[in-house]
Amino acid sequence: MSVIKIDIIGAPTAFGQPKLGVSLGPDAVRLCGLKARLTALGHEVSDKGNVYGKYRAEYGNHSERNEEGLMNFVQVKDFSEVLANTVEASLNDKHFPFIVGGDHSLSIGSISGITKKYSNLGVLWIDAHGDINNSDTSPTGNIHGMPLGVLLGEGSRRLVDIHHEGAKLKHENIVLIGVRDLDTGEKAYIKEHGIKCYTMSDVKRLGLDAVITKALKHLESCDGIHLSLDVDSLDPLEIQGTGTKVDGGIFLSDMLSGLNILSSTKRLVSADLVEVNPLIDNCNETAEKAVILSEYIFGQSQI
Ligand code: 4U7
Ligand code: MN
Ligand code: MN
Ligand code: MN
Repeated sequence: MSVIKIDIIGAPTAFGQPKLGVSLGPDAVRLCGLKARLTALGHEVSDKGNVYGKYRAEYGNHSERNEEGLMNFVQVKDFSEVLANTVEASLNDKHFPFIVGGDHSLSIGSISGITKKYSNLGVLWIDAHGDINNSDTSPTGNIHGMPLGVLLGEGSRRLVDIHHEGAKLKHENIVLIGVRDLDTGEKAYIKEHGIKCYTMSDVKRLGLDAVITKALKHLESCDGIHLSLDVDSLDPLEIQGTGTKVDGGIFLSDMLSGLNILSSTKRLVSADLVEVNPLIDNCNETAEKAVILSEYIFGQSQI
């Protein structure tokens, strides 16, 4: 097995959504031994600590809506800029940035940093949701439902132009997996742009292993692959500690098998693991499962 120089980057933001507790996700995951357990796999792991912008989520969410209908716009933009710089620095050191959240709005920052170096980045978005809303289509104004929309250059210019100007991703370089709760505007957008999307019924019909294999083939011409893993992609029977649960998800054992296929290709250059909320969890079980997922992202296998 090859040694990966992993930078754990805690991204304790909660401003992309309304529930308290998701900013405690990175530390909840650390308490389950993330660094030691990835080190035990033979990797060189450095914990870079938590990234903070000017605003601290632990003082409560502001829930201010700006004139474009975006909740906590100022806080999300500020956090994204800081995270993008940290992620870019990690790649410049030739390390693997592993961003642990925090709500999914953090992917605006992480992917903005990564695409400075990988201009033809492929993204595997494993999530119950599409996260492809923008300021015009979002039914809630919550930015954790918009990261892909923003990264594709849609909606508010002030969000789109974070870190470097314009769209960061190409429509053909994204694959959605595990989707089972799309808003009307998201469905229309995915159709209009022909975005590759494996819904939960596709996953059930084909199996996650086959879906991941097809997704990797779809991203064949990309210069690197980023995994964005929302724990709400997993079935709520197994994952309680996350803010937007949707029934009928992926089971952990299937996810581990799929991650095993993904990691064995050695094409991953970065990853986000998001939406762990220990305040709505059962004895930190979700964080423990997040560490197991992490072990498989970095090449743990049965033998
Ligand atoms: B998550 C939602 F309307 N689509 O945009 C929205 F249903 O990062 C939910 O995947 C988004 O957890 C969920 O607010 C964002 C809603
Ligand atoms: Mn998400
Ligand atoms: Mn989700
Ligand atoms: Mn969620």
